[in-house]
Amino acid sequence: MTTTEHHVEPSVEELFDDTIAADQRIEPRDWMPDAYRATLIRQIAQHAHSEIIGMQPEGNWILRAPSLRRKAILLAKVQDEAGHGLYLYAAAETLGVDRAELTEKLINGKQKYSSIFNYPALSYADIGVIGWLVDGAAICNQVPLCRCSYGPYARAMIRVCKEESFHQRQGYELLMTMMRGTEAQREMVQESTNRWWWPSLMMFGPPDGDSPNTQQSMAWGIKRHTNDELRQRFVDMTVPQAAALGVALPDPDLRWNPERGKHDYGEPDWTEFKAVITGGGPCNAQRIAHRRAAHDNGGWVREAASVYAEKQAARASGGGRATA
Ligand code: BYC
Repeated sequence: MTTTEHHVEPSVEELFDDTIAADQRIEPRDWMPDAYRATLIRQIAQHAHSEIIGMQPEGNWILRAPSLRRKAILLAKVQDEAGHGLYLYAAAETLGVDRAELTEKLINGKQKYSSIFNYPALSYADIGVIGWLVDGAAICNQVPLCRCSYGPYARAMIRVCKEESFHQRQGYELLMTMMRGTEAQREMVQESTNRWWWPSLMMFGPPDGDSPNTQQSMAWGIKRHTNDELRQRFVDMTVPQAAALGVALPDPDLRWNPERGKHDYGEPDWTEFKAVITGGGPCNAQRIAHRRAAHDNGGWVREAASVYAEKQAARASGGGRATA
């Protein structure tokens, strides 16, 4: 008597679940649940848009940088942000969306970008504080994304994080220089820190109890920590940096809690956060109007590039020889 072994192939759903459980990467051609794909498109697009919109507050200061050295540094940083936007749009495209479609959604207000870029950069100290606090918060949030379950996003984040670390250091170095300067410069740094501290804490998103996406995103290995965990990590990391700079953080409730082994801190104004992410922040309208104008002004470049690409394709297939 012979026995026949039945080998049952795992379903695509099982393969996906096993890959996530084994902490391995999902790649573009792998099957994935529609909701996983949609969550990634939402987050990566929002991240890409943030990098592109994030060029505006700092770009505003390139022509007013106080020296050639500071101008070269700022120019390089803003260019890096354009590059981050491009890696991220490319990562989103591996999920089957088109970059042009994502840009349309941004300028029509259908996709979000980080709340932080709806605040104005009012002084050159802001350039240092954005590097220190905003890039510092970005690093805290993004280092765990290098282990995101979706391969193209995780790989893009490795390079982005290396550059963000450099950005954070340049901001801190600028602030160190200002703090060694005149009394007026020290006051500028303090005033700027006062304005950016709370919005930086809001970058991590709503409190865990009010974050609809965190649980599922963590189960899928897209997010590795909750919003509050990362916010706490940022506070703990930043307090000694503020002390070394000689700057006060504007939170009367901020103190070391020996029992928790972490700092306690005050509650950000979540009403303000909600207003800012729904279009009511100080600079929302200006940021989108500027992005829309840049998009319109660049129309001829896109048109020329696509005509060129069509000609190249026609040439490659032999059809273009007669017309070239
Ligand atoms: N701003 O369920 P939640 C940078 C939205 S760029 C605006 O917790 P999730 C840099 C959220 O989208 C910094 N919206 O969501 C660039 C959701 O609304 P929708 C950008 C926010 O996705 C240049 C709703 O609130 N970094 O670093 O699980 C120069 C509920 O939230 C914000 C990234 O994008 C916010 N702050 O978690 C310098 C990193 N927070 O979409 C620096 C990647 C929440 O359902 N993104 N919302 O309509 C993430 O890690 C996550 O998406 C978040 C939010 C932690 C931001």
